[in-house]
Amino acid sequence: MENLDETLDRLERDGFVWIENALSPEETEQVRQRVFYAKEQGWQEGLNAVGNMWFDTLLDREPEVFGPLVGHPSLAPILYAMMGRQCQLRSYRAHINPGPYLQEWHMDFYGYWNERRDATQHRVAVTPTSINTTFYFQDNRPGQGFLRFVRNGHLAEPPHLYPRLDHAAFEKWCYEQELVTLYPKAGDAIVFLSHIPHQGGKENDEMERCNVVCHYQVCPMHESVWYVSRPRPFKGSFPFQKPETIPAVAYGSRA
Ligand SMILES: O=C(O)CCC(=O)C(=O)O
Ligand SMILES: [Fe+2]
Repeated sequence: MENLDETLDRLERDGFVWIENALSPEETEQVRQRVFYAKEQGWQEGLNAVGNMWFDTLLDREPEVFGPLVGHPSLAPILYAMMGRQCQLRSYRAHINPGPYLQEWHMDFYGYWNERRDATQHRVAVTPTSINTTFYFQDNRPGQGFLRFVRNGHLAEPPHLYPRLDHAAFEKWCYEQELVTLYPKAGDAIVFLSHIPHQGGKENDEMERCNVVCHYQVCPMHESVWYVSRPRPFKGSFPFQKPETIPAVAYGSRA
């Protein structure tokens, strides 16, 4: 059994860790059903060109269903060990992939390297960092669906981002790198550094596929920082601010 420090070492080394059965089957089924209920209600913000339908309001609409994923006990030791009490929920976004889906290669925190560069120009500025916890609600398998990363894509600034994103060149660069493909199953979570390039996709257009993404940040970021989603209100966004919410340290992520 891996201990917490070893999990954190892997998160820093690989840029991601895969937590199996982060949610119980009951939690998985309940959240899955409510994500599809949201689609029935027409609560989506839109359906983008790569086949991703997104929902930004579910935490506010149904906090009793969606709230437990924030600082969920299965991930809280990792989040707390990485970020401590400054750990803040930045944004909360659910997705459904209703048809063909191949996501563009992207980083959720596109601006990471810009902000890091900028921080070196100031005496006390810190580089903001951000972590994704993405929960899956169906079994991704070869031939069905996947999530893939650029191996070590978090360790150095990818080309073609700065001073202006050349997305076609960035995607071409990503495809040329060594890739790591994961097949998270229903109830699993992938915890990753939000600035690692990644791409979700379906190989079977008929596959039911959805996910919920909680983004965390260590300190509030200015409004124009380059990030895929808008920040939530500050108040109430710190899952570990009260002593009783701080997780016990002992933790093993896998048998
Ligand atoms: O698995 C997917 O569809 C991609 C998820 C994603 O982009 C994310 O979690 O940030
Ligand atoms: Fe993403």
